[in-house]
Amino acid sequence: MKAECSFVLFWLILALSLVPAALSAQEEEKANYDESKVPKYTLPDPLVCNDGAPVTDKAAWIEKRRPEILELFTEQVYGRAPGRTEKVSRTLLDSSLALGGAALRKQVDITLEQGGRTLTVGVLIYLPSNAPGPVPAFLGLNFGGNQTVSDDPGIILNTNWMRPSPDKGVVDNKATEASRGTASSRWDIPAILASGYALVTAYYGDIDPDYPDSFANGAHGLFQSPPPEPRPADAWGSLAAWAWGLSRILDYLETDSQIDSRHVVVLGHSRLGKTALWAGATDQRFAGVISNNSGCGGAALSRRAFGETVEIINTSFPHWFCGNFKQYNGHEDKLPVDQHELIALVAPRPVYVASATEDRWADPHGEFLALKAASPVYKLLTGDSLAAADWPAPDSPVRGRMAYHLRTGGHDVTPYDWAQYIRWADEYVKGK
Ligand code: GTR
Repeated sequence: MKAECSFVLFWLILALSLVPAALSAQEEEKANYDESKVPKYTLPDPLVCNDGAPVTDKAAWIEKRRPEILELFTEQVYGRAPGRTEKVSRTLLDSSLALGGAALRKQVDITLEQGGRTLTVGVLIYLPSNAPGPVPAFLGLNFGGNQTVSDDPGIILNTNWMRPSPDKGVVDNKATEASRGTASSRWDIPAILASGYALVTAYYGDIDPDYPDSFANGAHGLFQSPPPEPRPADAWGSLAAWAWGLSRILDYLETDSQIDSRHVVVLGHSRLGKTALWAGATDQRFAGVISNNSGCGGAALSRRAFGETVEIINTSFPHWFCGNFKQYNGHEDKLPVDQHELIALVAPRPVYVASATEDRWADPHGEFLALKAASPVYKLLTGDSLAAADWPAPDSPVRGRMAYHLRTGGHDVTPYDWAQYIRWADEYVKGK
């Protein structure tokens, strides 16, 4: 009987995990890729308060307008995350020379405890082995377990549930040895270390497994088990959970004397780029934010409805956003915010938005336009604005506190992207 139950449960979970992929392939065909069919829209003005008062100085932004925008995104888009857990413990599992002596590799388990329940996030850190003191860091979640970011055999193999990915060594929703290094092209660890940064990463599924499960497991279940019925319309979704996890990793980094925790750049690709932006918005300890191909619900303007739309994303991934966000399916014009205001929440800290020419699903032009529409907030707070009026040609990075590039190629993170990020971090984050 027990075996039968787990058999049924296995197929149910497998079916659920396949639903989003199947739906999004179908939905992708329905998406608009014609610039002339983008609806006419007016963006909410980040520098006008809810009561209509204009924001004309820094104090009004910091004290009034910023909290208003943050609350609108919390209530209507990503949902309300809790603070720290009652207890936390950290266990250093490994501290060894790695990568031919270029790196010190550390692996730390962060165990978060709430109401007697626990959740463990396995963190992998590579530091330059010759670092004379604390180093700035890039912190980003990964899609397939820490063992995918490098073929370093010393990385602990993740044993948690994974989305199906047979070509990346995932069998029956578990990573195998064959998964080692399968995402290494996305993490230019040699360049990161050679430039004097640490790389800090963790598997996003350690924080919340990426399938709709009525919010019973992961960080949601840690705080409320069983989940409340009905669930409040502003309760946190998975993107908010992953962002919350990034803050808990930063809590740990603040205790690690080898990391300069005041210079940690949070970054992410795709759904994890959406996550990085929300983490940077909600946690101002992050010194800078990089959004790599984050698209709908990330850096792209929702009102353009180009490529993936609010309705498509809410249908394919019902667990990513809060319940309230569903009411904007097909009604992007009714949203009280748009994604340029998410970028504005990062101000005055440096922000980098990167797109790719073939990544039309993520609306590269809409990502640029959102960055540009956030520029008045940066101008007010820092005097700097985006140094491009028009969408730049491919492979012509726009440098500055507000940075942008459109890489030639597809939905990915490449050494070209990393070269730009490192150069930008050297100039705008490191040591500032
Ligand atoms: C797609 C989704 C995008 C993006 C992407 C990813 O299926 O529609 O919003 O998040 O997944 O994370 O790779």
